[in-house]
Amino acid sequence: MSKIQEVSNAVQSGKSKIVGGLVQEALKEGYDPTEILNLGMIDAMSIVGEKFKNNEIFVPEMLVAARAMKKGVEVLKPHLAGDNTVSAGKLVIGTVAGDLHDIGKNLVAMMMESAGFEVIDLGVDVPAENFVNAVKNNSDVDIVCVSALLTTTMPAMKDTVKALTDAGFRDKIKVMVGGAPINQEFADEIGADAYTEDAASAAQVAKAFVN
Ligand code: B1M
Repeated sequence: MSKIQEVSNAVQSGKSKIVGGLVQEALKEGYDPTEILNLGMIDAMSIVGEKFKNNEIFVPEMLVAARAMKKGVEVLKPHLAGDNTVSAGKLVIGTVAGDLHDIGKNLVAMMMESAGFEVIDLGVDVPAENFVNAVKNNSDVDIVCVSALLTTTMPAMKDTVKALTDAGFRDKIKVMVGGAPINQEFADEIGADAYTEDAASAAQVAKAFVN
């Protein structure tokens, strides 16, 4: 079995204690960090999601898998980081109100940091007004990044973009959105400036916004 498959199996079965070590071993064997992330961890979470949908596993199993993935990402982070000695800009990021999913949001934050952005992470279950206050209370915010993983929290994403517009920020900041249920059509409908499918392309688009 390949080391990446071992990482994937450990994430899927929520083996937090061994994931970090397996990621180290995969790196030592010469696997590319992005390959470890995509094939060893993100794909593993998709499998977990499918099993949950088919009632083969339940919320506690999803939770332990998420914890295991976080442990793996911690080990991988320095290997994914780019040159961030020069600040590219400042951004605020969070998962919308009612939504507790943070792995994708954390990956976006990590890629943004790697691309040189100063990241203000508001966490999960963030009400629209907290995004507004973060822009108000921090000078020079260039971008607000909003993540949602549930179809039921997509309206909260719309509310967040509206709150930022109502607060009069839209000529000064860009709003980027993403998360599994989000697509370009929805992003256009709610007036976001950009939708990206994954964390790496989010960082590329953000760079293009500030350059
Ligand atoms: Co939840 N969950 N979950 N869950 N969970 C999903 C999302 C689900 C698809 C599972 C399924 O049914 N197949 C489903 C949603 C269905 C839907 O809405 N249509 C679901 C459900 C139903 C629920 C609960 C309602 C379950 C329940 O209680 N009955 C509940 C809701 C809690 C809440 O939020 N209020 C719930 C709870 C949980 C846990 C807490 C147990 C746990 C989250 C732990 C955590 O995040 N700390 C969890 C997990 C782990 C998942 C799955 C299995 C994995 C999510 C994940 O981390 N994926 C997920 C199934 C799935 O996604 N296939 C599922 C890996 C991550 C890297 O991908 O977050 O998509 P993702 O991020 C991607 C892109 O989307 C993108 O970049 C990343 C890749 O590079 N991206 C952005 C994300 N944000 C972006 C922002 C951007 C740009 C790109 O710009 C700003």
